[in-house]
Amino acid sequence: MRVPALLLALLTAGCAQTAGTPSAGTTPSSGAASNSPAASPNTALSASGDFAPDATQAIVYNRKLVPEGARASILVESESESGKTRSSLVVEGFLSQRTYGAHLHTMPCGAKPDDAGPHYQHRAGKATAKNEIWLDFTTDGTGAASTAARNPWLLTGDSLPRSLVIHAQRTKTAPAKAGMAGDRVACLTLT
Ligand SMILES: [Cu+2]
Repeated sequence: MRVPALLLALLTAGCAQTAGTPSAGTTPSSGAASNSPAASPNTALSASGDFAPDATQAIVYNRKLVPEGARASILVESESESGKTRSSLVVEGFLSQRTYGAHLHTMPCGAKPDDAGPHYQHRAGKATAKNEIWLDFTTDGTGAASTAARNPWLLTGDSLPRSLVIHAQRTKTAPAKAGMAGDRVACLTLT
């Protein structure tokens, strides 16, 4: 259970930067927006899972790049007070010292890599780290990594990201290839 502990540490660090954010007590396993107090319009999505052979929430498409034992935890929080969305990702058990691309996508994970649909975008159009949620990570010598993204807009209830897709390569930013990151190697459905 090292990943949740790591994630909690990460989240605690994140909360320290935002005085008064009532997000303590949110845990990766406790589900979706219902974590938020009824009075708060904040939105939270999370997921935590092992990329095991029989998993349905965490699906692997390339076992060479996502070995058995790999796992990931993600938390995405929109804070109406700041108008920002913060996303944190912690992984372990991946190949060591390797960069993977990672983005939030529009559909839940499925048996086929493309089931997760295109990238989630704030406004339809540009494939940029500002308009989408990118969480590329580079693993350490043990195959672990943590990363975070901050976007200057809020998630809206009628259009939420549904999955985290992990790709084989770092996300490209050159105009003709912006947002591309190679094959989809794993997917984690958000709740
Ligand atoms: Cu992607």
